[in-house]
Amino acid sequence: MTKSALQIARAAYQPKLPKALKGAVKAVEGAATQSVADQEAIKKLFPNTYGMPLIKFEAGEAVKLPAMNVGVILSGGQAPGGHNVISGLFDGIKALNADSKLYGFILGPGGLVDHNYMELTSDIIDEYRNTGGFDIIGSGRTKLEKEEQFDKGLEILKELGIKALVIIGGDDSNTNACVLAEYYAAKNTGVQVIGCPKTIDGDLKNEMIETSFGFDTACKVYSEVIGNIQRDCNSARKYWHFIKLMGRSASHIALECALQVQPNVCIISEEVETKDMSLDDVVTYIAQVVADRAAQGNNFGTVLIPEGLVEFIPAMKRLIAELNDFLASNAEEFSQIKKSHQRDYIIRKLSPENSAIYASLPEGVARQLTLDRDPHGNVQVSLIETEKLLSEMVATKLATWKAEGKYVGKFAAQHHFFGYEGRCAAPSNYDADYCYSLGYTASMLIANGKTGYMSSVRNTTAPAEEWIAGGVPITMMMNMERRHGEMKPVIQKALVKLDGAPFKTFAAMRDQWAMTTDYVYPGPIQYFGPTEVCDQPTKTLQLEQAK
Ligand code: FBP
Repeated sequence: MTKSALQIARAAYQPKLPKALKGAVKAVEGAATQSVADQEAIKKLFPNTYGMPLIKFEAGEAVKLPAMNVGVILSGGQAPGGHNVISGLFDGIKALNADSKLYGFILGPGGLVDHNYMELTSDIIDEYRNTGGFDIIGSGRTKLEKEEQFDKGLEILKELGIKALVIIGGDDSNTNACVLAEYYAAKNTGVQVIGCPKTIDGDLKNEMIETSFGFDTACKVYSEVIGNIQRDCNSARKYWHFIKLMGRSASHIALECALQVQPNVCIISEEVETKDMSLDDVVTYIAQVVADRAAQGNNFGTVLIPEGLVEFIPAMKRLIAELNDFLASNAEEFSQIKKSHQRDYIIRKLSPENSAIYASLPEGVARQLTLDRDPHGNVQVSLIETEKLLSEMVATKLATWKAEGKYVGKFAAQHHFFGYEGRCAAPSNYDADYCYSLGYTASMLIANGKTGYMSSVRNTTAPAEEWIAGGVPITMMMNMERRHGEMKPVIQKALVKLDGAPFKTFAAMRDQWAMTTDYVYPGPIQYFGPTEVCDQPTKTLQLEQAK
């Protein structure tokens, strides 16, 4: 593999570890736990993995452990730092016994079911330390949920003598990891399952999991590029830039980027839903900022849009829900309809309310709403051009106001979508350290015989020395939710809290940012240099932790 100068320098970076993990480690058990809601139902579904105590690692006596074989899976969307989770896990099991082995399952959970794997030797691991991407073994979105899959997986785990499986994934993948842990425990297979919190979306977090890895780096990459756009925007002063940002459901990425770059507008889906705003309300809000800036002679600006927005607009949500059900039960018939007739077909089939909304959408967006769902049944919001939908509707609104005699200035829009650009970036120091610590912690959970736990590293706004490593029972994060018409145990997704410090900080400033051109240009991630430049966590985390 040919390497850039940065990659060569970066390969030598030694990620920081919490003090407690630097030598021999002992596990200290805390109080028994319970799920965040629906305790009785979750307890019944997870008799072997419910109620387990929190675990905290502290310095302990060195013990000689037998060599162990461990498997690892990368699940779902890429997130910066995945390779460091794997290298931390590798170093952790090797520190316990140099003969331990690590196996990677190829292309996600499907690799376990299909028996597609490779041994990750030290030569391979060294190639990938501190690099972005998931390409060391690849990732995939196969859902691990059926007993046949669990049994098929067990065959290869037994064949390779694997004692524990580490699943690196988001809320859905960790939910499935917990179901798998319970299944293997109930069957007395002796195989442990440990989860690691990954997703750039930042929505896998709670009292014990401060943040999911990758969020820090991805937001810094997007903020750098948005900053560059803002500088261009403020130089030419002729465009409005509509920038859609990844985040399938929660708006954490858009909010964090807004805190970093101070745009003129940032829409937060959770607020739109809480205030029961219609699409027209959102459009009117943006158009008003455009008109107000125009009145000051500023025909330019930036608008940040979370990619999940359409699903948070109550009327759109109802439309999408009906579309999901309709397309699921009429997939065959729909696939036979000519592309040019699909829109009319859908308009005829939907209920009158949803049909009217669907008919009012621009052609492209209407088509995007009927594209294939992901394996979890979600609309693939990354394929919906919300940035174009909003800018087209803003243009129409401004034209109406102009016809009514209102001054609206000139409006010319540019569109951007930032998502894939940030998911495989070289991890920031924060993510490099956090991920390595998460992987190392996972090895300690395995060594202590734990299953059904998620690796947890907390207190990460303090220097790494003071970070707290341990494990959280995954059942503790669960509640019951309706999925595809059935009540299922799932990890509760963390949406943006409107009473939380990050949103409140943004809300207090947004009117000022709308009118002034007080852009911040964060610049690229720095890997080498002063700690205040290189090691700062996200503003979201800093605000959340500043109690
Ligand atoms: P995960 O939740 O699996 O981490 O993925 C998040 C994400 O990056 C979203 O932000 C985005 O909507 C989605 O993945 C895109 O998925 P795909 O990579 O399958 O196009």
